[in-house]
Amino acid sequence: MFSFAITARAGRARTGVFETPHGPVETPLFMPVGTLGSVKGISPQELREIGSQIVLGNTYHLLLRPGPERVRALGGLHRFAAYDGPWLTDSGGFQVMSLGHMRRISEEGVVFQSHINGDLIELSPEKSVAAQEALGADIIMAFDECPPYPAAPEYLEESIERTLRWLERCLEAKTRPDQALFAIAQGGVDLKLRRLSAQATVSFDTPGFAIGGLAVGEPKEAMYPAVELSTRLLPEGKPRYLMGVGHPEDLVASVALGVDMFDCVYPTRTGRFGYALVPEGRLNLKLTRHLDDPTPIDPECDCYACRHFSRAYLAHLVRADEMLGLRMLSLHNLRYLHRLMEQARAAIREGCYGEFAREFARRRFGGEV
Ligand code: PRF
Ligand code: ZN
Repeated sequence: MFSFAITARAGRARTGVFETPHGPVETPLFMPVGTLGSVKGISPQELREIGSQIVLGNTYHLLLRPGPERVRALGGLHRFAAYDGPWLTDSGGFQVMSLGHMRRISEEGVVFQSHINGDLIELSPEKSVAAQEALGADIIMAFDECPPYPAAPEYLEESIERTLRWLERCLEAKTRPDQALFAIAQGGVDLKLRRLSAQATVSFDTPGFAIGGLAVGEPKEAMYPAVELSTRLLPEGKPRYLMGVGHPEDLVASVALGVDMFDCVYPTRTGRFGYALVPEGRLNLKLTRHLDDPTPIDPECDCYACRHFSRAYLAHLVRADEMLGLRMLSLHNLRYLHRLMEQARAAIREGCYGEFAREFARRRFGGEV
């Protein structure tokens, strides 16, 4: 039910098809984040139009509201949120750390205070899997611990061991055969611990593997060696998912290292802050100089915003805090990342990923917008 077929390679980059119960997805791909069951401001129809293939939901948020059992009763995320393509849910471990007021972490799990109403809530491997089974995503994630950066090696080691024991409990608790559980390797940017975690994690032979614990504030020079080592240790024949990474240059570089999947709030969040992603970098639509510019954000872009609106109009909307402006920038930014991955897949098929990456870097870093 969850086969992964690699169809072409260029160096360590690969392109392939991952089958899910709600249809196939082509890798490498970027997943929009639909934290509460919606990609902020973007309808399922629009997601289809811009080439989204799989949407990510968060167990942490959906556990607080509307509650997994309510979602189950309403047909699971596919029906409840009216997006019948593939879904992936994150397990909650990371969001508890970054959003909740963590109260206690123990062998059993975590106790945290809801950021909505202050309620004390427990989350464990068993509870996370039960919630993810109720939500009904095609891919569910192991309940892990993502330590902050920087973390002491002793703490990292302890958390790696705990994450491995939690993985075992997740697999034990899992009952639905129509969901793929992806294991998550941790280890921060310590290469020795990264190796230890990846090697122990792959022994579980799950249908896919995630690289967790990165993009948490460490310098890029530290992240890349960790990604490089991880992709060497994770099996060739399974999808590799680099969690929480979504800057265009990180996608292009990580695909070259053999990463297949990404997610990040970056394109939608930076859009809501008034920024548009373009091949040269990022346009700040709040700047007055855009107010008289009749050209689109990106003449090469085929999104609705670029086909219909000028920079001048969008800059006006952003300045006035109009919903349409923030929505259109999110839509454009998602389309930009989806197109970047479409181009990456084509370049891998044509055996010229290196040239694609060089051309990307030339435009991105060659000059300022
Ligand atoms: N674990 C989980 N989700 C995540 C991460 C992680 O380490 C990250 C790290 N960047 C993002 N999302 N479960
Ligand atoms: Zn566009």
